[in-house]
Amino acid sequence: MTTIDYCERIPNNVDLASDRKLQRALESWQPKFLEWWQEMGPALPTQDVYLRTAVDVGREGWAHFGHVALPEYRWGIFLSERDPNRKIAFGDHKGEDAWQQVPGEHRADLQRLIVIQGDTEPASVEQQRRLGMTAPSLYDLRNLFQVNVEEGRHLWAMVYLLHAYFGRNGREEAEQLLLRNSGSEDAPRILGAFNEETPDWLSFFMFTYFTDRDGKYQLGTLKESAFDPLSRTCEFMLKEEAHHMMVGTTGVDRVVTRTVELMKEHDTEDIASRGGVPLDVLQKYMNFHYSVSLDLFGGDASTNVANYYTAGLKGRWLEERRTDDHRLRDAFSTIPFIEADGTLIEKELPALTALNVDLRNEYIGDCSNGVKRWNAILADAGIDTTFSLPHVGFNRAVGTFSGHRITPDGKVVDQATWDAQVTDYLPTADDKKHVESLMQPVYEPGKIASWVAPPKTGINGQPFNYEYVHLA
Ligand code: BYC
Ligand code: FE
Ligand code: FE
Repeated sequence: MTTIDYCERIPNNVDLASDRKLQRALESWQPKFLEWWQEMGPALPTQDVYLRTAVDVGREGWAHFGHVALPEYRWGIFLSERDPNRKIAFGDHKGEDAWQQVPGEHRADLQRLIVIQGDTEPASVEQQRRLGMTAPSLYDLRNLFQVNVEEGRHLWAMVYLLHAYFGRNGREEAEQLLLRNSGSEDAPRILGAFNEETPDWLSFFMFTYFTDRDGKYQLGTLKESAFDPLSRTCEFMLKEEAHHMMVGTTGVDRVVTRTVELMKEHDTEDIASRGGVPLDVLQKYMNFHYSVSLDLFGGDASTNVANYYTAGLKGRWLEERRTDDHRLRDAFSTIPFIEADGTLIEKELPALTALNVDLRNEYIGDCSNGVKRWNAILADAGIDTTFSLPHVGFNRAVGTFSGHRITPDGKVVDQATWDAQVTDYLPTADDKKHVESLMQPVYEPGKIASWVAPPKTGINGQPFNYEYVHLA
């Protein structure tokens, strides 16, 4: 059953109507979600927004585009189609049938993974709440809202699993997901990056490039899970995630493109006073968002991840394409590490405890593709500066590198040296003030702010000057 029934109060393809108890529980969570959306969702009042809504989970034509009033957006529960023959691909249970229910001994761990995943989704909506006030174009404003409604739907996806498979405990966790808030003193979001601010659109593009990309990789590992409903949920979420990646990748492309234009027009690198973001400020924003996102992969040596893998809860990125035994009991991996005295070394670890680094390496490889794109824009314009990703130990708060000071080019330095140089590495108060000063909203169709180039293509074949959003 793939088709989604929009006559239901909660659109779904999980035959919710046949489980009255579950349906009632979710229907009583729904008004709390809507209240949260009113309070913590997009602050800019709009009449309607040109949005994509999921209508099917099939390979072709899963989405419908049209103008929708945001509060009437139909958040629903969509799982990819079930493969009745699906087998577990890794760990101790490799080769057995995938689980349709939660085994008692893995209940706590699975619930924890689902709660952490669920917590990030509304957090990002909260972080982006005020960005509608300063959108560089209607096209961008529409993309912001598209990302926001889908992150809201990703919360629904995790709440469905909590309600359907984790009993009373799961229902309580679902309530808590609406009560923690990004940046809150008393009840912050669980992971560090989701308590940072996303105060401006350069940060938004960097966030959707670097932090949503952690989402892509984490969802990729949960898609491998032996717990089939989690796997199917994540598979469908990944389809939506592709758009968030596109917003980040092309967003940074467009800022770099505009920076280069302004540099050529004024024959100077100093384009701050000319309505642009200078290259060094772009590099500092990359350094910040990349390093904060690396923290999301957890510890470099983690018994948690070893247990998740062995139990079949969380696999590797593209597990089935790996050519080893998919159990890793006797395997070793070499990972970058730092000794207590500050010496950078390569350390050999059991592959199982190094799995966070395995995933992080996949992520780093993907991030470096972005840097290549942006450097190609510079090279095409004949500019000989290049962007680069900082060292993996730079500005880290989680894992082996936390508590050490490592420069972007990988030198271990003392605190005093760090303090003297940090303004070259991370956005300063002045950099942020400058970026903020550029954030003038442009809401006229076809027009765009000074600091970013227009997109090469519009959404769903519409032109850039299409009325993507009608403001209230
Ligand atoms: N902040 O064994 P360790 C997304 C804790 S983004 C705070 O090293 P583990 C999205 C950890 O909880 C994807 N605490 O790490 C993007 C543990 O605590 P306990 C989100 C942290 O467990 C944009 C202790 O430190 N999904 O979807 O192997 C927009 C030792 O942990 C942090 C997931 O993350 C941190 N950064 O790995 C919207 C998937 N890191 O147990 C959405 C689910 C670690 O000692 N989560 N700790 O109290 C996981 O798979 C894992 O929990 C983690 C951590 C990868 C996060
Ligand atoms: Fe998401
Ligand atoms: Fe996302």
